[in-house]
Formats: sequence, structure tokens, C-alpha cells
Amino acid sequence: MTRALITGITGQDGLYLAELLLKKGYEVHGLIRGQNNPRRELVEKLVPEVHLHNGDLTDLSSLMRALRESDPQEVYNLGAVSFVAFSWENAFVTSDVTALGVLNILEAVRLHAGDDPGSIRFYQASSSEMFGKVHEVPQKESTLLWPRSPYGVSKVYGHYMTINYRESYGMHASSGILFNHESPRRGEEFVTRKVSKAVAAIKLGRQKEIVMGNLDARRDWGFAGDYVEAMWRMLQQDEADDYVISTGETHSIEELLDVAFTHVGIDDWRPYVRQDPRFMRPAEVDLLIGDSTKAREVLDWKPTVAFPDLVKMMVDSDLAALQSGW
Ligand code: NDP
Ligand code: GDR
Repeated sequence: MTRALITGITGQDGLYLAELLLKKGYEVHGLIRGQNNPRRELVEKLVPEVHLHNGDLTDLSSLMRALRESDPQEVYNLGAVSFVAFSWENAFVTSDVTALGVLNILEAVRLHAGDDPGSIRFYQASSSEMFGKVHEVPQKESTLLWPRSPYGVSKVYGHYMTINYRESYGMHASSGILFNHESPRRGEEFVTRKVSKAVAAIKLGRQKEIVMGNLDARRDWGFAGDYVEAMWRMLQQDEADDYVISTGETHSIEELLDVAFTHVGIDDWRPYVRQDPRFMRPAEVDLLIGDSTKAREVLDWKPTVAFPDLVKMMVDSDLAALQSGW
């Protein structure tokens, strides 16, 4: 039975990946932080088979212990401070976890693997935020990285450190440069979920408006369930490598609002949406659209959920949750 250790098990991707690996017959281990993590209950409810280990990406000895206890053949590093807007206000914490945390886990894996550094396959959750002020459209693996936030800068550090461990020590370390991916499990601070939840509440007469930031930004949004499949496929390759994972379509925040409101029968969203500088960012990533040709050819991966279906899935899920009194 293959054993995998997932950091970030309580997050959106951690939960989907745990479900996928369990379905494939893996023994799944997850790293959970904090002395009374409020999301432990959710993990125990959704994926009760997962073995949880206390640990934090900023604490090397806790990572060594989790590796010793789980002794995995595959490690997926999904843990991060992942909210871009938050990263300006908490740049040090973001760097500590999202950048230096990658160094910690890579080093822990290297030490745990001992004489055979390639024996543990490692996945790093890199991000399209690394492209930032984009230098090429669409963005691919070779596009120049120009991050625009402390989060983006941290991800660039983790990305290059992963490549460096591969090249220096022969580790089987791959990076997935994933574009935005969403689901009903998306954190409520991110724009798709903020919109789906608010639209559901407005439809049911429980909320009057949504207060938002920049409506012009464009993102390449896919479904998280598809994207964790790509992570797994990367680690099944003989050679470690880096891959862009994206749909190849881009949509603005305005289009997101169009689809979400229309789905509940409201044709004009403008009376319900107010912009506030509070939600504007010091530097914006204006346009993201990924070219995932390499992943499609080498990994035989492709997305299965189109943008309008993704938005409708999220709105329907929030409607159902609100109606059931959740
Ligand atoms: P989430 O924000 O949903 O989850 C982040 C996870 O990281 C949580 O489990 C969180 O735990 C954990 N974490 C935070 N700080 C630490 C720490 N100090 N030590 C250990 N774990 C920690 O993110 P997603 O699931 O959406 O994303 C997964 C990864 O993929 C992240 O690295 C993200 O940056 C990256 N990514 C995400 C994309 C997306 O569109 N979703 C796109 C590209 C990259 P806790 O519950 O305790 O806070
Ligand atoms: P992003 O996701 O920054 O792309 O990072 P987010 O959903 O937060 O923002 C997307 C775009 O929407 C604009 N926006 C708003 N965003 C939020 N959160 N709230 C608002 O009210 C709002 N109004 C407009 C933003 O300015 C931005 O342009 C996500 C995270 O999951 C990262 O961890 C991941 O690496 C990248 O996706 C790829």
C-alpha cells in the first residue's frame, strides 16, 4: 500500500487530494497544525481514514517527526498562507510559511530519505501568482516569473528551491504551477466563494449587497477536483518536472458575477454590488491565462468542468447549505 503525507490537509486541495488517494488505495497521512485546529473536525468527518500528525511547516523537527511516523513514498506540500490580499499585511508570516516552509519540508524529506533521495516523490504547490505582471500570454512553464505580492514572491522562492533540490540532490521533486481552482469547499475569503455565498444569500433575501474590489481582473478558473488529479499524475512520472495546470480560458470578475446572478434569476447584478477600496490590492495581477499543453501531452490530463458549470455548482451548493440552515 503506497503511503502519502499531505501538508495543508485541512485546506480545499488537501481534502480533495486525500479523497482521491484513498480511492486509489493509498494510506493517507496529513499534517495538521495548532493545538486545537477548528478544521480537524471537518477532516475527520470527510476523510476519517486519514492519519493526522501534529506539525507546522515552520517547525523542522515537527516535519521530521511526521515523516518518521508516516514513512511516505509521496509527499504533497499544499500547506501555505494562501490568501494573496492577506500577504501584504502579514508579509513576514507569509514568507515564513509559504517560502521558508518549503525549504523546511524539502530538507526534512531529504534527511528522511537518507542515502536514496529519489525514493520519496515530492510535490510542491506552485502558483500562477508567480507570473504576476505577465510577460507572455498565455503563460507556460518557461514564462518569466514576475510576482506582484509577498505571496507570489514566496511561491517563487518555493518553486526555485524545489528545482534546486531536484538538481542538487537528485530528488524526485515536481512543481505544479496551478492556476486558480475553485469548488464548494473554497475558502470564503476568495472571490468565487465570496460571490457564490453572497448570491445565494441575496436570492434567499438574507443579504442585500456584496462589497468587492477590482472587477476587471481576469483569471483562469478551473475545478479543484480536476487539479488534484494532475498533482497525483505528476508524481507517477519517471522523471520529476514542472507543469502548468490550467483551463486555457480567462474570465473577468464581472463575468463571474454575470454567471452567478443569472443562475439565480437576477439579470442585472449591478444594484447588488458595491466596490470599496478596502478590497483593492496594492498591486494587482490583471490577467492570467495558462497554456497547459505540456500537462495535456505528458500527463494526459485535461480539465473536465467548464467555468459556467463551476460557478453554478458553487452557487447551488451555497443555496443548499443556506436552505438546510447550515
Ligand atoms: P487553503 O488556503 O485552502 O489551505 C491552505 C492549507 O495550508 C491549510 O490546510 C492550512 O492549515 C495550511 N497551513 C497554513 N499555515 C500552515 C503552517 N504554518 N504549517 C502547516 N500548514 C499550514 O489553500 P488551497 O487548498 O486552495 O491551496 C493548496 C495549496 O496550493 C496552497 O499552497 C496554495 O498556495 C496553492 N495554490 C492554490 C491555488 C488555488 O487556486 N486554490 C492555485 C495555486 C496554488 P489551517 O487550516 O491550519 O490554516
Ligand atoms: P487570487 O484569488 O488572488 O487569484 O489567488 P482571489 O479569489 O482572492 O482573487 C481573484 C481576483 O479577484 C479580485 N477581487 C477580489 N478578491 C477577493 N478575494 N475578494 C474581493 O472582494 C474581490 N474583488 C475583486 C482580486 O483582486 C483578484 O484579482 C488565488 C489563491 O488561491 C492563491 O493561493 C493561488 O495561488 C492563486 O489563486 C492562483
